Amino acid sequence: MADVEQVLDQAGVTNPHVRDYVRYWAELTGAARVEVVSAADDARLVAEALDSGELLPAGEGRYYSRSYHLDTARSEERTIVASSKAEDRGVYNNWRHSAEMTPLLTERMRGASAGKTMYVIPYLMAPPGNALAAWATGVQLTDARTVVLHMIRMSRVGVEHVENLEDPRHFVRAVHVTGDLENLGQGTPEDQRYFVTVADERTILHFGSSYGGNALLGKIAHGLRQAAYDGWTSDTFLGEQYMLIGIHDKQTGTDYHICGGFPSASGKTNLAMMLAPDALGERYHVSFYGDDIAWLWVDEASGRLFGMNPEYGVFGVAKDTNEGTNPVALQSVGPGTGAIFTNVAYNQDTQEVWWEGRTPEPPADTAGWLDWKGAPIADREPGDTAPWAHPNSRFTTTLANVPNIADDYDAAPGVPIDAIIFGGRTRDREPLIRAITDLAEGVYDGLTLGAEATFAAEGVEGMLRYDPMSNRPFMAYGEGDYAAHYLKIVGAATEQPIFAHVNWFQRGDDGRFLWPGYRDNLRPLLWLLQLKNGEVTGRETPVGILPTAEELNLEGVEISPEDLATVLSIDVDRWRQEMGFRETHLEQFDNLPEEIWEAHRRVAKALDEAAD
Ligand code: GTP
Ligand code: SPV
Ligand code: MN
Repeated sequence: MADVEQVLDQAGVTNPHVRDYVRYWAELTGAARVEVVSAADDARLVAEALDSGELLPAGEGRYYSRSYHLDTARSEERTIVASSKAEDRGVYNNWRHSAEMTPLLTERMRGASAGKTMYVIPYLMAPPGNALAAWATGVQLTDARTVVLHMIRMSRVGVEHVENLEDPRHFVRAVHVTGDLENLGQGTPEDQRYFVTVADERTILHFGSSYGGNALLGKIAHGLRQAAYDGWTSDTFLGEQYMLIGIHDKQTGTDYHICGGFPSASGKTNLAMMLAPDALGERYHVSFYGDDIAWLWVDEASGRLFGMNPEYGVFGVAKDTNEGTNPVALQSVGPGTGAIFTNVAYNQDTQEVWWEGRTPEPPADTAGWLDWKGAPIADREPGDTAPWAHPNSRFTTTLANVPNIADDYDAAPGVPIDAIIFGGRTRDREPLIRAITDLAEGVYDGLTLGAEATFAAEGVEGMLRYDPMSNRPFMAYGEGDYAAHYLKIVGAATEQPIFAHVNWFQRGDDGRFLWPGYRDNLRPLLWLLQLKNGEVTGRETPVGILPTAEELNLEGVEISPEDLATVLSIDVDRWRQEMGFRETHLEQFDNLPEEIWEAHRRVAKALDEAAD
């Protein structure tokens, strides 16, 4: 066993609580060595990973990795929020008692890092100096070097983040042990994996994966589940799966900020990286703050709702990313960015990478190409249409590489929030945008958000499921309590944000998308801000205010009048059917505030009246 004390001394870790924590888990997991890392270690760790074959070169200053073939997405059914209070049980948080889970995880982890290095990653999930920084401090332990490389890109990493804390005990303890991936029975009744957040102890115990949200514990486990729980119990903030963007109007000199939640793999990264369409680029500039997580609180000085992105990087879906859909993403993983691609296709001769939708057709010359599992494409049977890249393959890059990153993305204050949007991936019913000016109706809308299942979570594609606030996989406590907390935090702001529901995914009978999407998504958002400013009035419907075709700036958009009419209209019958589903969905939740039920009944009544 390594001399832990000496390693911690050398790294300058003086916080006695961090030292105790590291010592305890180093002994328990049986790690052969302990190493404390900071962002400055990146180049050395990359070189080591290239030497060991964990990373392969993917062009200048870019890397490629493959995860184990049964370890390619978050596993929601193996993910648990534990605590010592049965009242914390919700419908979606898979609550279990910590007295059951902590010993179980401890036994899984005992001796499981034997022979490996245990990396100690002190991190901060906030811009330094932010009002919520005390909730953002953590120390991840991991026995996987590629996880360290991802954490350095996705969070602020360095010993300074856990030294001189106001309360030296106040940091999240986030333990990641990979386990023997080839013998964990992933997806079988004998599944050995467990991904547990012991929320009231601020301790995260993840065993049995080295991929994404299962293994990078700052991101989803701390940034969403733990943050949501902390925000509730401290009565101070919300931790949400939201993107966050700035829109600058060069004509009036005004800056707006919009955040919003779409379920996993439903377009947050693409929206956050959106460039203004050519026809609007002279007037508007869109800047990137974050693409997956926002923490929201009421700013003491101004009384306004503020938001910030706790992350330091982007872990984005590769599929369909190309020069047309998301040129910003391609630039942010360009040469010299240090980007890491995982589970895309890789050419071992040329070191190129490819994924479905990168180009319309896969490379014609298959020489050197390996699919995401490492099998040569050239050896495939004719007619084998299996994708070259895994549908949940991703790229990892730091925020500073995003060309339209906001100037103040790393600044302590955060930004005032003008609008909160929710977006499902729904092929019918939901119009392009409907604005909601009432807080309770906004929260009600978020709670009834639905999406077709995607590959980011293991599920069946095409099936619609409700995903409250796009937080279903990240719910940390009861949904009724969550709704009440949301109403309280946002309701306390002096200026209320406007809400909206957006949908870029409505399809025609032939399956094609009716709305061009991507960059053109700025247009409905501009309309929303105009509505908030009183510059347009829209058209009242039972489910919110819709833009008229004239109000929407459509300069340069290719859309037929018929398709436009469809995405700007409400199918009342279809909506009335939906209201029944919603009622069943909401009835599951204990303690749902009466304001939410009132909002539901108001919308249902308006729909009934519209049908008469
Ligand atoms: P997570 O990282 O899993 O939380 O996902 P995300 O919400 O950031 O999703 P992302 O932006 O990566 O988009 C997922 C998929 O939706 C990609 O394949 C995109 O190409 C596609 N997509 C995004 N925006 C649009 C759009 O406006 N229209 C259409 N048709 N597809 C879109
Ligand atoms: C998501 O699934 O919503 C993600 C990817 O953002 S992961 O970090 O794997 O959760
Ligand atoms: Mn996400």
